[in-house]
Amino acid sequence: MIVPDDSVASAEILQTVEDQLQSIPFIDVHTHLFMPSLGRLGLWGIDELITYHYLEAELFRSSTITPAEYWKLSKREQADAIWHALFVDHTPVSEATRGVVAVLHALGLPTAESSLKTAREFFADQNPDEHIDHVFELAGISEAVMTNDPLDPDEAPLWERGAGRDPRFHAVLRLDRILNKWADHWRVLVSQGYAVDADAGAQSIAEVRRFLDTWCQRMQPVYMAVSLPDTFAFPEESVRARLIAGAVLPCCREHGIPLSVMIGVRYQVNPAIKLAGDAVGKADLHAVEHLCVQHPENRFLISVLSRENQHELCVYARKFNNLMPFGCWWFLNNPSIVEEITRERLEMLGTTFIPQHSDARVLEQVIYKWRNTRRTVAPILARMYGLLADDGRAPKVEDIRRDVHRLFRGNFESFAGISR
Ligand code: RAT
Ligand code: ZN
Repeated sequence: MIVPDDSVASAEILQTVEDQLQSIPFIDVHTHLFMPSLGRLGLWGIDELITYHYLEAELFRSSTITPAEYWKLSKREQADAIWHALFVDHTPVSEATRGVVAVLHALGLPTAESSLKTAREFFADQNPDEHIDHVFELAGISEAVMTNDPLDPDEAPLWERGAGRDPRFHAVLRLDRILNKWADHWRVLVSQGYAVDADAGAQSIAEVRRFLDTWCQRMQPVYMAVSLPDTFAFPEESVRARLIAGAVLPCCREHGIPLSVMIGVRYQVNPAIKLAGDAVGKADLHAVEHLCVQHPENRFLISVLSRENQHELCVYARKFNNLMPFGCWWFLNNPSIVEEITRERLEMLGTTFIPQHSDARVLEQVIYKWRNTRRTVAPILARMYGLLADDGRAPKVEDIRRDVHRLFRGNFESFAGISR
């Protein structure tokens, strides 16, 4: 086959893809990280890394410690227990444990010591603000999108006092407490001067909209977001569905922002292990169809937690251009599953999706999560360009650059309406 001069030769495709993945800074579209002005909400450092709930779940499989015993320990003692069980007594081959190894290695720290002493000393020496820059650089990201809960008693007052903005972080108005736990939270809205009640009738809906408007003005979120159970249905006769249709969606339209819908959690199947106690269930994606078809003026960022729902999500994305699939969320964020989902999405959607987000809860996790994404995605993209070349169109460097930019930045910027 004749390759035009500016096309990439087959043998060079993988390297070109890897170079582009390295040189384009990504936007991390969903994390649980916080900008510095939100103070202690932002988790970082070795003890937080080791006590990540993904690792807590693994601790109870590899140690005889009970949850009740574990929760009584200090954070430092918890980290020591996990380090010993998962990194000293066992080989850290799971995705979450290997991630810690990758972070330590990237920061120049030992990965196989019997204690966390050296790592603790290193983190104690860091200047938090400069450390964020260093970590983002190692992760190859320019911005991280936060998860900001206006009903979190620790977070809300900081925003009300005018938390200083940081160009490295975007805000997201998270709605879980309002939409999933109305019964526990409507009184908080009352205490803030909103005329709502337990039944969430027409007046309450209008008042929630006013509440969301106020918080949109305060936070300037790039989207609103909610995580939902596998049983999520829409429309339906429920407080949640009324609030979505009557308050959330109109407010998103008015502010020109998407709603991010993360579906498929089976909350607290094992409450004894707290944050690690959620599981997954296959959802009925008719709810997605109804959201997209009944609300064509709204845009939906959608992630589904069950592997079994992934193909259907791609089909719906082919039907509705107000649907943007994003990420391989939580239990899906393992190389074997990321590979399957990403290939499926490329085959069905071209480059019109957002392949991944980190979901980092602890700052340094972005280092390993994005390293893993680049490593998994590079051969997938290279194979796709190889097939294209075989079929008669060898890619140019500029094509590859444009595609990587779209997938890991541009699609989010244009869908969220933050293109510069
Ligand atoms: O991945 C996680 O850490 C989960 O616990 C959830 O936070 C999930 O990502 C969510 O945003 O609800
Ligand atoms: Zn999350």
